[in-house]
Amino acid sequence: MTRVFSGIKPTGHLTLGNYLGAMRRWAQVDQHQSDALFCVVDLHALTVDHDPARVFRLSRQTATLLLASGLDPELCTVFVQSHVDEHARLSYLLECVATDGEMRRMIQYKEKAPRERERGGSVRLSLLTYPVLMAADILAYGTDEVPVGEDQTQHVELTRDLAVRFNQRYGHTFVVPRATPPKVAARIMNLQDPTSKMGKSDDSGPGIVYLLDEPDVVRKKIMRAVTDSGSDVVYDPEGRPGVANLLEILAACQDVTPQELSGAYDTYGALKKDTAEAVVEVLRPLQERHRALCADPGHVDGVLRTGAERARGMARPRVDAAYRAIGLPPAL
Ligand code: AQP
Repeated sequence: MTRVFSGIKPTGHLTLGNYLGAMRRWAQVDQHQSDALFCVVDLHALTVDHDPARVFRLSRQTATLLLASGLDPELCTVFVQSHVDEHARLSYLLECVATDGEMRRMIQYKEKAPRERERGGSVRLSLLTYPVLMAADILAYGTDEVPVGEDQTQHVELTRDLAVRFNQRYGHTFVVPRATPPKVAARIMNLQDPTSKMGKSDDSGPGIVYLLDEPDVVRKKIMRAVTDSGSDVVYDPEGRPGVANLLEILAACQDVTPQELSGAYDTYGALKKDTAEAVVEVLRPLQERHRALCADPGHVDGVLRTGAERARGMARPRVDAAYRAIGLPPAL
């Protein structure tokens, strides 16, 4: 059975981009068709300036939202990264295989490092090495497929390179995984700045639909979305990024392609109204399940405990094998 692994960082409140670009497919497709693991990658949240209490709270909220999105612990493994030591153990070995040049070429690093310099004056070394930890997350489980949004595909390419290099140097140890970005909604853009991604750690609140936004807040944000100077409602991501983004969101909610919706609307207002209602309807069941899960915190604890035990059992043999292969004797 195909092994699937994907993760989500507790760096902010989860967004519609996280849901349409990743989580929805995890729940609707991946957990049914594969042996899937989904992880709250909390170690990755420490790569930028952070408030420890907030990361703690957001890890919990992220895990709860994963379950609310429809992940079923009977069908897949849901756990928190820092509960499974194998991620950090393997990450160090992979740092011994990766090069600093490779790290500095990563687009996310190039985007985030200047922002960190502006905010706090320095950039944490872990921000540079974060893709190696991500590679460890994936390789520890013998992952075949990594369902991620477009923003993460470069990191999966790096993971492939590291797996191949390790296998060539030290003997076959890792499965070489591949990214499987979604066909629709691979990159949902900020409603106020449709040339940048809707990211959960951005400061631009009005441009981001959060999964726990009240319906009226969702409507307001979408009705105020920036559109473009023309008036035809056509799908043209280069020339009309604002309208293209709305078409992308509506198409994802209705399980069609944005091209199919191109030309179906006469005005931006009508497109916005339908998009807003479609998003409200997509979020409604998720928000209801979230409320029920918050009322039963013991259930979430139990899922995470069992998930971590299962994940440890899967990761340990491969990570131990990597330690032996690279020349480290087992503990006596
Ligand atoms: N805007 C987006 N459109 C489509 N997919 C998206 N994803 C994130 N934003 C969008 C996908 O969600 C999954 C989990 O993402 P992540 O939390 O691991 O990190 P990220 O990609 O860096 O997401 P954010 O929200 O932008 O976080 P910050 O702001 O902290 O960097 C991934 O599969 C991602 O592709």
